[in-house]
Amino acid sequence: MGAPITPAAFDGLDADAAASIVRVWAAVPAWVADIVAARPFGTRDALIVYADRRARAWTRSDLDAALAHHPRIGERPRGSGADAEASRAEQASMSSAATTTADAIVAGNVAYEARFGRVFLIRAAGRSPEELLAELERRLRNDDETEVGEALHQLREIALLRLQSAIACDQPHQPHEPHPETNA
Ligand code: 2AL
Repeated sequence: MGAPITPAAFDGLDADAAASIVRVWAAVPAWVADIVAARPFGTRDALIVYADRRARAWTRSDLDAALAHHPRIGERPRGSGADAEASRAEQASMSSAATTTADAIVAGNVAYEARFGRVFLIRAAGRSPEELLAELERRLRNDDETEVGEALHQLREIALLRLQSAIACDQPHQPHEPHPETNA
């Protein structure tokens, strides 16, 4: 993703430009439209709170829509778009995975797709290859409904982390220093 923009700049973008940023966080069309229309947020925190609350309403079909944009764990994201760039950064730990771990993840991905009919999704940022594998193996034992819930939770974590990379922190409040001469 490019350099973060300020909350004020995000609030001021035209709708198409704002939607093309939000879509990278999670390609769930109704959620993207909702966030774009709910501007201005004023602060980054207000945007985070709103995006998180609305993401909690995501359903199984939202998951399927968003998954089209997430490469498998261990698969090099193709292209130079902002979402491929974000995936590459999130999955950076996989570039130093031991061969046995990487092979086990490939096999686990195949088993997951056969079991649940969609790509295994996990917030990869901050997780080692061994942790990614352990989570894949654990979640393979979930029932369908539990697994949809876990995958949606991971989708939300990825979206909020991407939001936080894309939108700069608010300017810290500058305490008012009295003027040395006028004391005002
Ligand atoms: C990804 C991805 O590209 N970034 C991330 O955190 N997780 N993919 C995936 N299948 O879980």
